[in-house]
Amino acid sequence: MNIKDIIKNFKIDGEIVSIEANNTGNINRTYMVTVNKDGKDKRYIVQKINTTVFNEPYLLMNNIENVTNYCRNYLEQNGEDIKRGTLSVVRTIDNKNLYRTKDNEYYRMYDFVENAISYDKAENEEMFYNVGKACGHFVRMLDGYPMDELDETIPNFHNTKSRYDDLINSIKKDPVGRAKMVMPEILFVLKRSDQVSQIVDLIDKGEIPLRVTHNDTKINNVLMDKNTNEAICMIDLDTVMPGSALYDFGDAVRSGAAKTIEDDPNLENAGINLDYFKSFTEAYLSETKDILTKTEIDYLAFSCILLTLELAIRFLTDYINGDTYFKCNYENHNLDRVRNQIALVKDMEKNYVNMNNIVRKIAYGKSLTLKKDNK
Ligand code: ADP
Ligand code: GN1
Ligand code: MG
Repeated sequence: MNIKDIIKNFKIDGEIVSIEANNTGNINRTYMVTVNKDGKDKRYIVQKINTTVFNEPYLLMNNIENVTNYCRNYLEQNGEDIKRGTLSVVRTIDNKNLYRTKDNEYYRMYDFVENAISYDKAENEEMFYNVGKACGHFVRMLDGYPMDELDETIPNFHNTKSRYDDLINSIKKDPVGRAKMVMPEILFVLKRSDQVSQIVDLIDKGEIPLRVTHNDTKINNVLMDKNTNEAICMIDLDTVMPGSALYDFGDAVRSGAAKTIEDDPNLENAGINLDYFKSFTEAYLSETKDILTKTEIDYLAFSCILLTLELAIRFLTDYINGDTYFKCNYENHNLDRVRNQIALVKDMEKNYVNMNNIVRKIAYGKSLTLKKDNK
């Protein structure tokens, strides 16, 4: 079925005048659609859901509708922008939140958030401050959400220990004979095996709480205003699930405070920008300081290292499996991502004391001198 015929099944008001593909994401297929009515254009986003990754699309869309409705209600009660402060799902003409084709492909539609842009990398401190505000505000908006009603769209998504176990299984199977090509990268991860359980253990022991979290806070999942660069809303809500605030903090810093994009093959560019880290932390804590527990705050810096290591593990596993999960644009794309994330972990490890001091200074008004090793 062609995309135009699919779009006609949604409640859109006007004639379709253009459809453009957007290739930024690694998972879903995204199109921007423009319709015209009485000489006025209106735009929508249509996405084909990747059902290899998300195998319960209806449960996923129920999560998204419920969460965005909850956010809209919060925005309304707090006098904030209900039009752009959260995504708005457009239903099909038979009033469903998804359109299923005869070939069992699933499509959804959102209102296009106008005058907005997403970046793969922060361009200045102020921009990343604004991203921190958006991530913190997301925690705040969903603080009272009934977590039990959320479906877990990808179980163990940020369970770094289970990601590590998946890597070990892939190395053992070595389905396309690539493991021998990545021995230094495998060894790098194995040396850090004692870190992979740390956040899940804290959750299991009840030392940090589960919250409604986004779980994919990379910088291009935050829409920014084209003119002011102020953050408008978090998008890509497929992975909103019960999780730890540490996942969202760590993943946002991994992607946005990095000195370069996550697949830059020139490893000399990789590293953490501490000024960006500081502005993000200031903004994030300005929204969440009264919500987060002390233990959560104390693990914020560590979460950045762990989430970067987790991404290195996931890219490495996918490379060994023959590139079956992440969209790859060239043969060694996943390998470039692995090496880049490893270089970033190394740089974060060097800067761990500084990162921790920055967090403590912002949260408690004082810095502590810490040992150089990780927690
Ligand atoms: P993926 O899961 O593949 O990353 P996203 O939901 O992040 O897909 O969408 C891909 C890109 O499409 C985003 O980075 C953003 O540029 C754009 N986009 C998605 N939803 C909207 C929206 N409602 N309004 C404007 N742009 C959007
Ligand atoms: C994927 O969908 P996108 O491109 O925002 C992935 C994230 C990774 C990210 C790395 C559902 O995110 O977990 O951090 O790629 N999403 C899923 O670029 O696996
Ligand atoms: Mg995305």
